[in-house]
Amino acid sequence: MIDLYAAGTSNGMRARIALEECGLPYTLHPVDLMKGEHKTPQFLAMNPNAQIPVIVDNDGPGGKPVTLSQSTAILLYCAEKSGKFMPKDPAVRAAALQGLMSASTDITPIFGCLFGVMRSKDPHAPTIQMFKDRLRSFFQVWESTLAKKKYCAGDEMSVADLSLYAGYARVKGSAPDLVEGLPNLTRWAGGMASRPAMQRATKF
Ligand SMILES: N[C@@H](CCC(=O)N[C@@H](CS)C(=O)NCC(=O)O)C(=O)O
Repeated sequence: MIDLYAAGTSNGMRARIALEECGLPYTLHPVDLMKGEHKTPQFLAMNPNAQIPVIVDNDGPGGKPVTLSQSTAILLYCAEKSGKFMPKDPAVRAAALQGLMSASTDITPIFGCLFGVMRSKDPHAPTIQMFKDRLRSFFQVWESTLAKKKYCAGDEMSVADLSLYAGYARVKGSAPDLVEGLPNLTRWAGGMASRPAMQRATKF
């Protein structure tokens, strides 16, 4: 059994999506960031960076417990453990890794910055617009990719789709204009949203 410590942010969702879609049994321990539950000594012992998500796999490699932070590391760990969502074809696999990094290291961090500025005491409008424009341009590139491919890396669903959906769902919930008017992205997102595992994973 795996213990997941998370909140309903895109990083938290990415880890829960990984567990749900890979079919790995887990227990969710919700972490209230507003109450500072990620700064307790118990939490810091799992992740000294004081960030969700964290998983503790009591049946890790060699049967030993493993504690892991970083949502994309958790996603790759789950994919490897379950043998799912990592394409076998080397070219498709490379495209999946490229897509994974775009979703995890371009979209999610910029959304985090945008959200941080929007919620600050003195929101700086040009900075907000700069982050919005950047995010929109990433989604426009995904729109043209998804015009040619069923999923992020080709005909099969991969870690890239799982990561991108975590970012997409958060942006759609908080700044929907950034993902509107992109029909292929919308078609892809509809397919992802209809998956029972995805529905369970995104409800916090
Ligand atoms: N690169 C990390 C980022 C994790 C992260 O930023 N977590 C945020 C929530 S999305 C957090 O725990 N923030 C705590 C805080 O802001 O104090 C990952 O992918 O897991």
